[in-house]
This record gives sequence, C-alpha cells and structure tokens, in this order.
Amino acid sequence: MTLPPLPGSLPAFPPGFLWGASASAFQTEGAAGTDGKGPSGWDEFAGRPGRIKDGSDGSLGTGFYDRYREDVALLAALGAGAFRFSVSWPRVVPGGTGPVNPAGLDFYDRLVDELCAHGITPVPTLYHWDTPLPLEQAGGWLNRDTAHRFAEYASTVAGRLADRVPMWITINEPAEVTLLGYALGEHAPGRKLLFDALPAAHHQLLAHGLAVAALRAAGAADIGIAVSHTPVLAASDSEQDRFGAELYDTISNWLFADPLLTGAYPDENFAALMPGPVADDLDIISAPLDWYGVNYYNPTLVGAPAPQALDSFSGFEMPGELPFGIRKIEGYETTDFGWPVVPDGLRDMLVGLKRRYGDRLPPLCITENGCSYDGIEDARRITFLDGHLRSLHAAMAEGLDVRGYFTWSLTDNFEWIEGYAQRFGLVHVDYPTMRRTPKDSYHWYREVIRAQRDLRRPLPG
Ligand code: IFM
Repeated sequence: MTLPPLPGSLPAFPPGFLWGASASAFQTEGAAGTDGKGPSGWDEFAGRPGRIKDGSDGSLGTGFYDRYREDVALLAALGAGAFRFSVSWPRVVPGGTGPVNPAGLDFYDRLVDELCAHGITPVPTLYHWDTPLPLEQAGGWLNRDTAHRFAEYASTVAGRLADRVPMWITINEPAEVTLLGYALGEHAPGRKLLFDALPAAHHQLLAHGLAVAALRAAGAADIGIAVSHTPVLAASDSEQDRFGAELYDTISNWLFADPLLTGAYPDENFAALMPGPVADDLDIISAPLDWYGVNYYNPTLVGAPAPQALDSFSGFEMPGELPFGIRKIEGYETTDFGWPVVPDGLRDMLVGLKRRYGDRLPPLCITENGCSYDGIEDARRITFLDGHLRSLHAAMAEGLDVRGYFTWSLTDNFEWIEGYAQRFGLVHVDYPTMRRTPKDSYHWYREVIRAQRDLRRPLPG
C-alpha cells in the first residue's frame, strides 16, 4: 500500500497530546429497543416517512451495542489514546426523568471497563442529540425543565462512571440542535420555529451549566463541551451579504461560545429573546470549564437569502426564510457530502477564538474533524486529515493550547438525515453484515499516532 503523504513527515505534537476518534450513541449503537432503552426524539423523527434520505431509520446503527468489544479492539490496534462516545440518555433514563434503567448504565460500565482494559481513555458525551421522547414531547429544549432533567441524568451517569472516566463532555453541537432541529425542522424534533427556536439554545446552555455543577458534585473532573465552529465568509461586500454573514457568524459561532466563555450573549437583541432569569442563568452557564471542544469541518460562505444558490453546510437546505443564505464555496475540493476541504480554516478558526477570548479561552481539544468519502482505499481522507493536522499544528505553533484531536469518526455510521449514505469512518462498515474493514486512512492514522509517540519532542518556541 502506498499512502501519500508520509505520516512521519507531520510535525511533532507536544508530548501527552491525546490522539482519539469520536462516535455517538444514536449513530452507532442500534439496539433501539433492547434492555429497557426508551425511544428518543430521533427514533420518532427518523420513523416519519421521507425524513431520512435513504429510507433507513437508524435503529440498527452500526450494531455497536453488541459489537463494542470489536470496535474497542480496533481502537487499541489503532493506538488511540482516547475514545469519544456518547451516552444515550433514553437508554439510561428511558422516561427522561424518574427511574434509571440499570441495564442501560451497565452497558456504559462495560464499555468503560473495556476501554480502560486497553489503556484507552473513555471520553463520554452526555448528550449527542437523542433526547428521551417523553421530554421531547413535553417541549424538548424549548422547555426549561429539560435542562434540570439533564443535570439529574448527568449526576446519575457520573455516579456510576466517574471513578474510571477522567474526561467529560456535556453537550455536542448545541447550535446544530437549535438551527436544524428547532429553527428549520430538518433534524429531530422537526420544529420549524425560525427565531422562536432561540429558547432551545438558552436551555441547552443552561443544561450544560447545571450539568457541570452536577458532574463536579458527583466526583467528575476535566469537563468540557463540544461546540461546532466555522469561519464565516461574506459572499460579497454588499450590505445585504455582509449582514447575512454577520448574523450567521453570530448564531453559529458566538451564540454559544460567548455565554460559555464570557457569561454574556453576543448581542443584546439575542439576550432579550431568551427566556427565564437570563442574567442568573448566565452565571450558571459560564461556570469555568476545564477545556473547550471545537468541532471543525469547513468554512461557510454566507450572504443574503438566496434559495437558488443553496449548498449543504450540514446536508440541509436553507429555506430562505431566515435572513441569510449559505452559498457554495468555489475553488476547493469537496468531500462526497459536497463540503469544501479547507484545512487552513481550522487554524483560522482557532486563532480567531484566541483573538476573541484571550486568556478566557480554556485549553482546547478538537472534538470532531473528518470527512465523508466512499471506499476503503480512501486516499482523499488521508489528504484531508493530513492537511487538517498540519493546520492544527500551525495554530499550536502560534500559541494555541490544544490538548487533543478526535477524528470523526471511528467507523462509518448513521449520518442523520443522510442515512447511511455518507461515510465518515476510518473503518468501513458493511451494513448488511456489520462487518468492519479498516480503511487505508485507519492504517495511516495508526502510523501517525505511532510516529508521534516516537517523536515526543516539544513544540518549537
Ligand atoms: O455525524 C455528525 C456528528 O453527529 C455531529 N457533527 C458532525 C458530524 C458529521 O456531519
């Protein structure tokens, strides 16, 4: 196998840098109704006719619930230092509140033990979009009560796992849940509330803050959150395009990061639209974090609403009912998902975070970065990962304190409304048999990790 570029030629990352891979419960576990698991909003949504492009419903995932040992063995052979997975809230608390499902907790207990037995750090995310259905039906993230139920659940999970889990993530990508799930209705729960979706943002932030306190009280430490970030470029210099781009930038980048890192919303107008005792909530939301997780895929070109020029940022179509429109970025390679490949965007984004937050920026971790390409001979994924690791290193050489990198994803999995069509894995999954086959990129990443372990040199300067 000849695999350019050579992993050994990557610059050295600092000693102790965490090399990992990511996954989530709904996208992989399957076992939708097994061992007392309750339904989630995504189970219900994916079951609605026509919602998932390939007609699948995610109920089988990648069979991870039954095959987790096989996947941990793949992680071990990869040399991964950490595995980011998510805990399914409806598997642990099927009703969203009330009785805990012991079999659900047992599953994560076994998974954590298996990871520890292989010397792999377990990094659970407590919420990766699968809200227990009863809570979703009671308003989901529009309902302030959901935040309190989330903190209870966080406490339950930490009570069982904190003795072996050294690093925690509260919530994954609250912006996507708000925008795709509640504002545009493309994802679960399929609500199309446009700006009336903003309470879902506030309540996820509050849930995060309450969960940080609950986790610490239950003995958990090293707590972060995974937030998506995208450098936003204006489609042109026109006033309308700049307005659209600035608004999108605020919503996708700062609506979540600012409250978390500064204790304030980026704009008075947004703060005024949030429910509850906002000032008190912001104190809870901005509780100091041990680290801050960045999910980066690509920059986004944004202008005034232009329905005819739509392109996929997250596989959804912007309906032109919000005062901005996403455009296709020309001049770059694209992944099979149509996303532009712009490695420098990662460095730009990280440097931008430092510029905005200065000393208030905690140590960072790249909690997701990856690409959708078909095939087991996936040289394009290698090029993608190589470019992004170089870009990450460039940001670190400029002073960014980044502690780890988790590629999305260990295996191919259920890519939300795309179904199984988009393949982000280092490991190919043959869905009819669930057979796993490591791709070329898996072998490449294994060599990267091995070479980095051998280098063990500090960053220059
Ligand atoms: O698969 C998703 C993941 O669940 C959240 N972040 C983006 C990934 C790729 O779309």
